[in-house]
Amino acid sequence: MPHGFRSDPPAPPRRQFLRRAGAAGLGSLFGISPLAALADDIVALPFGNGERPLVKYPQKRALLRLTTRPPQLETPFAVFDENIITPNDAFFVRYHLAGIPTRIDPATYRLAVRGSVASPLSLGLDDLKKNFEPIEYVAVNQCSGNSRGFSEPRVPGGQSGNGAMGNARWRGVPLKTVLEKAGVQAGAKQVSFNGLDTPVLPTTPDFVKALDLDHALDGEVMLAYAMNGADLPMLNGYPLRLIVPGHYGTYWVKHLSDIVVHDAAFDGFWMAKAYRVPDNACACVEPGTAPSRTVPIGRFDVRSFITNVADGAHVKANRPQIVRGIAFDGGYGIREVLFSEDGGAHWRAARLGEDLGRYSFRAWTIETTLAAGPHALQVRALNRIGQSQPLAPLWNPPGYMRNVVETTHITAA
Ligand SMILES: Nc1nc2c(c(=O)[nH]1)N[C@H]1C(S)=C(S)[C@@H](COP(=O)(O)O)O[C@H]1N2
Ligand SMILES: [Mo]
Repeated sequence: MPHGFRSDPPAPPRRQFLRRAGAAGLGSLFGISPLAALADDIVALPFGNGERPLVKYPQKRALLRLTTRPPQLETPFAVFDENIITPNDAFFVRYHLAGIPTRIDPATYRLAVRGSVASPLSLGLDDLKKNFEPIEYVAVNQCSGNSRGFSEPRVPGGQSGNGAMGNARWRGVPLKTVLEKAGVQAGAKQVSFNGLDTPVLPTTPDFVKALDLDHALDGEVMLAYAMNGADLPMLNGYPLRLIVPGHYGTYWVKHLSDIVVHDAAFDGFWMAKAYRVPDNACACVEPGTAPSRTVPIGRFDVRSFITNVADGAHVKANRPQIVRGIAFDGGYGIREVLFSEDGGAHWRAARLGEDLGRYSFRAWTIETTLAAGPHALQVRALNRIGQSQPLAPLWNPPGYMRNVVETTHITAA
């Protein structure tokens, strides 16, 4: 049985390189936030200003901290090699507003459903758990700006590595059932979603997102109260969040408290001004230029990653080894994963792992025997409607939707 790269003793991959932060990490220990956290180590992401402290927050293991107020935490990439399902304590965290809830009483928590409905609802957590038929599926949550730190030219916004994504089994109630119970009125166009987090400054727009009515009624969009068999962690939206499978995390509103049915398109800041991409097939423009027209961001594009060998690694030459990783797309399902060890000159099909559903990460493995010398490993996935990944990076001003075929340079000896 060929062994995996992980069992080799290579030079520490740059991405996972750790050093003691020393006294610098202690500042956050005495932070004023109720989510005060402890920093121990530094991870260096492979781009400019990529140093991130590894910090422990409540219900979380140590994660890469991008910002403190609000907390933005990225999953260490090695987690994706260990589990096809991302554990709750390793799942990334993204917020926009500093006023995040740190304690919510499940007994008094209510979800309001109002607007253009026949009968407005006020639902408790127990109502949702006991009086509605649950659904469950595995789905990837990925931030629009996942991998933004690799954008060239650089763009403003959180400089994420590849860890602003995660794959979990979600359980909850179809949004459709709840909307049908409220009775959506004729002429309704969109449904908006608000959570319990609040802006600190009156000038900051509240984080409210919207879906078209037919999307909201597709039977898959979920009001989720459980993640991987447990309550949602507070930082991932306890006690209830929206799941919009196949679509970027911006729509997955956390601490959901208010659902409003609208007769017109909802035009709040986070729909009309933010989270928009160029209105063309590649969602891209010439680097450094601005698009003339934009649309709200939608489904994930196709992505794939090698998870068990990092850029800069040293591996054994002339013996069979396993390379493995993950692939996913916007919900059509992965059809094929192709692997190259010569920088894209030749491609071979990898073996796909268990199918956990078309919204899930799909594991893949391939065996390779490398001659001594440098090698450029690449992986490229194809989904069931023929979408794939570009060989050169696409660019847009907010740095969204990166899905270039990445190259992992390694040395065999
Ligand atoms: N209430 C609330 N929900 C939110 C956000 C937010 O700022 N507030 N951010 C969204 C964005 S942009 C992302 S990428 C996901 C991240 O989900 P996670 O923090 O559970 O990983 O939450 C979404 N839901
Ligand atoms: Mo996001």
